[in-house]
Amino acid sequence: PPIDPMSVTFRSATGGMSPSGPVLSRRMSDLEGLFADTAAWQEARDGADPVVYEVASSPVPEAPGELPQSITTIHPGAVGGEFHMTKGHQHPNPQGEIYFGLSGTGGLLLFDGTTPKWIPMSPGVIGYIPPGWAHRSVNTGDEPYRFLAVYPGDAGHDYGWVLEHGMGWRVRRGAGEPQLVPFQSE
Ligand code: M6P
Ligand code: ZN
Repeated sequence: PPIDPMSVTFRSATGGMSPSGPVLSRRMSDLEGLFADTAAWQEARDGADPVVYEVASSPVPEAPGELPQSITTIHPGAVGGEFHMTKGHQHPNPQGEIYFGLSGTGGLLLFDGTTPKWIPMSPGVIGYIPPGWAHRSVNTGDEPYRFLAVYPGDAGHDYGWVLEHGMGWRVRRGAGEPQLVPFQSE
């Protein structure tokens, strides 16, 4: 059923939304096969199995014509030097998406199967994901990185594409700026 016009309040202290739809929590154990250093990933999983990121969604449904919103909070950290990140996905129904930086420092890694792109993200930055580009978010700082996402309700989430093709680059902790390392060199 269509929903009524509404406002949603962003809870800046927690990254929550009010009113809220589903809140999703991804732990280290949910991120199998993503980090290059498998031994370091297993150690983190078998230890505290920390929450790596959380996704709070507005009550807007994932339905054709709707524009659902979500706020993702990626907690700071790294696995074998590779920064905490989202699983990343491709839209099976190729449509664009908008990200807006809310707090902390991170980046938006995009991959079309040929060429990776990196968009540094911080509060106030709008990152645009064109149709056909897989996307992953990375926390490159030492505080939570948080962003708003707005996407077409029938875009969908294909996680298998990223497991099969990678994201072109891995994002590693460097002396200063984050290092973008070609995926194949791992
Ligand atoms: C953003 C949006 C969501 C996505 C979330 C986590 O909030 O792009 O659609 O689910 O990030 O990313 P992922 O689904 O790749 O784990
Ligand atoms: Zn998306």
